[in-house]
Amino acid sequence: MMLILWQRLRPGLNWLLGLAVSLSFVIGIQALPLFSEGAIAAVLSSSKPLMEVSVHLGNSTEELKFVPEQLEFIAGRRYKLILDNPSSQKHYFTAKDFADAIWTQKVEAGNVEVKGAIHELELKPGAIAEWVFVPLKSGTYELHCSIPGHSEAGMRGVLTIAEQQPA
Ligand SMILES: [Cu+2]
Repeated sequence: MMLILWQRLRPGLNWLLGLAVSLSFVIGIQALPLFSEGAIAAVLSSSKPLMEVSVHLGNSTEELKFVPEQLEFIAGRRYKLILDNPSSQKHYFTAKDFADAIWTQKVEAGNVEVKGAIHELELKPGAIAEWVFVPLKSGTYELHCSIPGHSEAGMRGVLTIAEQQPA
């Protein structure tokens, strides 16, 4: 009796199991809040002000360092990072893992606006660039200048993304 019942129910159970698996798959995809368009849209429409942060690549006395050497961001806020190079040689702002942990809205330099993922910026002497982004993934990320010898001479930094604060 139980066997017959089981045989009749089994196709339905298999179908339900399949449905559950595909549902969890869909929910699993949508449960990635960090990089979802909805989360980005929420930040862009938020009334919270754009936070401006400045970093200098080198200085006028040709020291090989970032000023400041440490920058802190909060996940979910929108930032404008203003980079400039006050020295007489070119420098790089190279932060690949950091770039993977943020959503870049744009990079502006001169009259050019660049959209899409950015991993490294090269600034010639006197150059200024503005990087507008939303930090998404908390963590501690390294920064360096990728010109040979600069990182070894001290041109390194630490970029921190703190957890999103409760609304
Ligand atoms: Cu450099």
